[in-house]
Amino acid sequence: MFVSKFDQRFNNKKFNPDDIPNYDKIKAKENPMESVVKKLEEKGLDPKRAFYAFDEDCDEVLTVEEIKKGLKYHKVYLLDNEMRELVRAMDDNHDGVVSITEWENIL
Ligand SMILES: [Ca+2]
Ligand SMILES: [Ca+2]
Repeated sequence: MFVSKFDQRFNNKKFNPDDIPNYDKIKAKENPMESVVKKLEEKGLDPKRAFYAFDEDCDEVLTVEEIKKGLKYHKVYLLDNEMRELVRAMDDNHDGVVSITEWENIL
């Protein structure tokens, strides 16, 4: 089986992320939520609880606006297109809002 040098390096447990240019960007693209979760954790917030903190009208779904406001409140700033990417990545059933199940799925 053909294994590229990149794959070999990637499968090597001791691989150094610095070896891969833009590794952080590639990773963030795969799961934009990961960096947000990290930022929330850095601020001492439990990402699961953040859902309820963000849910202003308590309808148990988060709109883009609610997530935006919530992140802003915790001084996590995302660009509008990053925000849309994030919601798109979480929104499994494509109804435009994020349910607690969808939120937890990506954590
Ligand atoms: Ca809501
Ligand atoms: Ca949804």
